[in-house]
Amino acid sequence: MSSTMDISSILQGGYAHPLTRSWQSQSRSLTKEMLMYPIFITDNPQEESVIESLPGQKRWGVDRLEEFLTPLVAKGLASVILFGVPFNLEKDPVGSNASSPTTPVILAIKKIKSLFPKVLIAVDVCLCEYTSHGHCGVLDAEGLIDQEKSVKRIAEVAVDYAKAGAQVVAPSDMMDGRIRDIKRGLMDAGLANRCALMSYSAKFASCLYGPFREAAGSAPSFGNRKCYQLPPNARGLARRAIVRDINEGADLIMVKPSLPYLDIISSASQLAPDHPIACYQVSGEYAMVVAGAEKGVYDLKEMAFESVEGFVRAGATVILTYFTPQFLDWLDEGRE
Ligand code: PB1
Repeated sequence: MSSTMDISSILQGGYAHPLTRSWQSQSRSLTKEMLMYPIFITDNPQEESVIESLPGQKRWGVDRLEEFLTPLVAKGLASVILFGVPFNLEKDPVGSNASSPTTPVILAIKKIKSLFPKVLIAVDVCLCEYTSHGHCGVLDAEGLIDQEKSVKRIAEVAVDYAKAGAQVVAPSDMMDGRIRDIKRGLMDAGLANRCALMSYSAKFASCLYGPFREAAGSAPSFGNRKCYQLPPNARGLARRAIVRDINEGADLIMVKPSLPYLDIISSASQLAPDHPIACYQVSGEYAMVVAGAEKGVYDLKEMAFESVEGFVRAGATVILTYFTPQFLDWLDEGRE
């Protein structure tokens, strides 16, 4: 029986087989090398503590990193991004202990570099975990951001992390002009040719950071971060921040959070076609996906892939996700 349908109506033959389905993604497919695993480092060397708000994630002391990371490196872990969670270090108005020689992330950089020389070490650069007020910058007498002092301090911390051996510094503070000063600081230290600068360029004042703040003890002691993180409705500001950071020397451009901001990821890939585009599936997104699976709304693996493949389709080539350990297994298992 000859079909009466128009030839142009027939699509299903093109994706009837798992392999032809895999060919349908015009953008690149998720690989292990695209995954960057956010990990929490405390100043208790023997620490291994569950983070209630982030299922499956823990805080780790430097002396426990070998047992924690060895199996993941064996499965193909390519990069980590370190967040310091100082329990014992004194917190002060300028975050002095963000870059003291014994601050957890500096000790962790050296430890990981010696244990796993092939793993790329990125470090988040911010003051909120180290300041007595819990804000991401230095405040003035009125309790507002002192932009000049904040940028100077953030640049100092970034260069100290690079000196300790970080191969990527990633300022999440959102202070205006910090990319320029960090890049100049890296140049002055002779490190600009070996340490990449990944800017959290389009980082929004999202409600999705709660689990992280609980994990890191980094919530602001008063007020909020709406005067330095972008308003969630701000597409134009995000585009301007991306262009600004490209011009100030960023080597990678990040959008954060991810799922509610796929349009911004797409904008970033169009505004910065010659830069790797990173996106951060933040703590609240991760917890949301896990919670939905626990409620039986969907299969966890399928939803994790569907979310991250959306980021990749939007243009992301580096994915910061707490699902990294599972993806290292899931990518080996393959999919239908
Ligand atoms: O997973 C997450 O929620 C990431 C939170 C993020 C870390 N870069 C920041 C968000 C926030 O608390 O405002 C921390 C800011 N330095």
